[in-house]
Amino acid sequence: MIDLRSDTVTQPTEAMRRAMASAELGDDVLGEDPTVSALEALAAEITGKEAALLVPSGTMANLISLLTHCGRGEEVILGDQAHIFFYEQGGSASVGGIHPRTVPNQTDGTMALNVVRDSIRADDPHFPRTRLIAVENTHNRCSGSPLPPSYLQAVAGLAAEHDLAVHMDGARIFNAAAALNVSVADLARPVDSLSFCLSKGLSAPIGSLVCGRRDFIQQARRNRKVLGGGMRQAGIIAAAGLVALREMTDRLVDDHRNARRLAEGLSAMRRAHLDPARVQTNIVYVDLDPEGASAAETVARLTDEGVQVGATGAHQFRAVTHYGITGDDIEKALKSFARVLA
Ligand code: TLP
Repeated sequence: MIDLRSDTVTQPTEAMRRAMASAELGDDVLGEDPTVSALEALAAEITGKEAALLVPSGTMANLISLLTHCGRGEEVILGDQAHIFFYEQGGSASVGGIHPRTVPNQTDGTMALNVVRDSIRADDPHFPRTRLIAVENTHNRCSGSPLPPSYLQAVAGLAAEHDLAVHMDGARIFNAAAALNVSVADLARPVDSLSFCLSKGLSAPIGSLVCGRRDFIQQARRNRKVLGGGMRQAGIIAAAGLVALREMTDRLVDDHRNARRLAEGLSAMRRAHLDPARVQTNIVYVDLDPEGASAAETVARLTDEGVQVGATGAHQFRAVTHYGITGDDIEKALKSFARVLA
C-alpha cells in the first residue's frame, strides 16, 4: 500500500525508537522530566518564543491556546476552512464557550484583511467581545498553502490596533518554513502564540507544542491539566520529539518535491482537476467531476489499486506526501491513479 491519506501515518524512525528507549524520565506534572524540559526549551528556541508546552495532540494544542486567550462568551475570528473550525468538533465552543466568527479563507489560506477588520466587534452589549484572530500555517484545506511573514505581520498589525491576540495553528509550520525558505522564528515572530505538531511531517509518534510568552504558557499548563493532558513520564514522547526537531526538518523539501510531481502527473488525467502551481508543500487536493464517480467510490477503487487517499468532500480527495513515501512510490502511485482517473 502507498499510503497518502495523511502525514500523520508516518512511523517513528529508528533513531526515535532508540531515543525513546533510553530517555531519561521523571514526573512531568511535577516538572521533573528532563527530556520534556529539553524538548520544550528547544521548541521555544526554534520558534523564538519565551516558553513552550508539550501536549498530546494538535487538537489539544489549539484548544488549550484558545482557552488561554479567550474567556467564555468571547470571540475568535478564524477562517471558514480552518482546522480549528472544521475538524476539531467545535471544541473551543463546547468546552470553552468561545464563539467562532468565521470569515472566508481565500484559496491561498489567507483571510482578506478588510474582511477581518470588518468582523472585529464594536464595544456594544449586543455583541460578544472579539479577543483573538487565528490563522493556520500551512493551511491544510487550502492546498497546504504557506502563509508568508508579510501576511502574518499584516494580521498582527491589525490585531494590535484593536488590542487582539493572534494564534497560529502551525501544525505544519516546518513545511511552511521550508517552502518559503524562511526560519520558523520568522513565521512565529508576528504571532502571540503558535502550536505545531511533531507527529505529522516530522514523523514523531505523538505530540504537539504550544509556544508563547512565559505567562501565557504558565496558564496554558493549567489548561492542559484541566483537560486531562498532564502527562507523567512524558519524556518517552519528548525523546522522539527531540529527534524530530533535530533530524527531520531538513528533509521536508523532499515531500514538497514529491507532492508537486504527484500534482503535475494528476493534472494531466481526464477526471482529475487541480492546479499543480497551488501545491507548494506536501498536500494535494484533487477535484472530481460532480457527475462522475463520487470521491468515496474513487477512494475505494484507488485502494484496490494499492493507493490510499482520503475523501475530503463528495467529489474531492486529498493526497499527502511524507517520510514514508519515496519518489518511486509517487511514480507507482501515478500509474494506479491513471487506471482510475485517466
Ligand atoms: N489534521 C489531520 C486531520 O485532522 C484532518 C490531517 O490528516 O491533516 N491543525 C491542522 C492544520 C491539522 O491538519 C491537524 C490534523 C491538526 C491541527 C490536529 O492535529 P491532531 O491530529 O494531532 O489532533
